[in-house]
Amino acid sequence: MLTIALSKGRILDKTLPLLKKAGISVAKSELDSRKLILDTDSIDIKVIVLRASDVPVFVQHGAADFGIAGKDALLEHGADGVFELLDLEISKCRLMVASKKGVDLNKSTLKVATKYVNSAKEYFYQQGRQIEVIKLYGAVELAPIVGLSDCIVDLVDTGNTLEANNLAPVELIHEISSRLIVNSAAFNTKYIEISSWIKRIEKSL
Ligand code: PRT
Ligand code: MG
Repeated sequence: MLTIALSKGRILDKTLPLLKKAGISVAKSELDSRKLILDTDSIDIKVIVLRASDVPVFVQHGAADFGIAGKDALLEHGADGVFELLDLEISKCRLMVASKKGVDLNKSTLKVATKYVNSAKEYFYQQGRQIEVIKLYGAVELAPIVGLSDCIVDLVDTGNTLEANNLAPVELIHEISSRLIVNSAAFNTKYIEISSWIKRIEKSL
């Protein structure tokens, strides 16, 4: 028996067709149900659908054998005990610093609003820049507009959200895409099963 942890939301929309191509289908009735552990058409595979940031946690602790999560979630979590085996090249975007246009970000202590607290700290500290982090859970783009922060660290795709709020991307922290991760212990004990599914997923990319 294998358990796969999937990120709900936009990554799920891209992941389900990929898994289907690889031979793992989740029926619409399962997805629409309120069940937390979903059956697939493979008797030996179950799927759990989680918040994107919880996928690395479930895989790290072996509650799921493998999973699909955004690189942003992996960077933020640290991904100990987890092997990143495949870049699925879906749900691509960039983790960036953004601010109001023309703002000088070279002040002594920069106020940074973000939900990516660890990634922001690592990025600025590596450059010897001091920051005060303001942790937010959403509407991050609002922070510089209302004077809550000097800048934000957030995901940018088309740039439309920044543009609509008079903000501009200023520094690239990391290119983001979804990755297939596996629990390191499970990868050893269930190597044949897991690697054969991973090969099928890789072929369907
Ligand atoms: O669970 P919760 O609702 O808190 O999270 P969420 O809404 O961020 O989840 P969801 O379903 O959006 O999926 C998040 C995952 O999708 C991330 O972990 C990324 O790996 C991936 N992803 C890819 C993105 C984007 N692209 C993206 N553009 N996640 C979020 N965005 C947001 C971004 O935060 C910003 O608000 O889209 C806005 C920017 O988009 P543009 O096109 O206007 O630049
Ligand atoms: Mg959401």
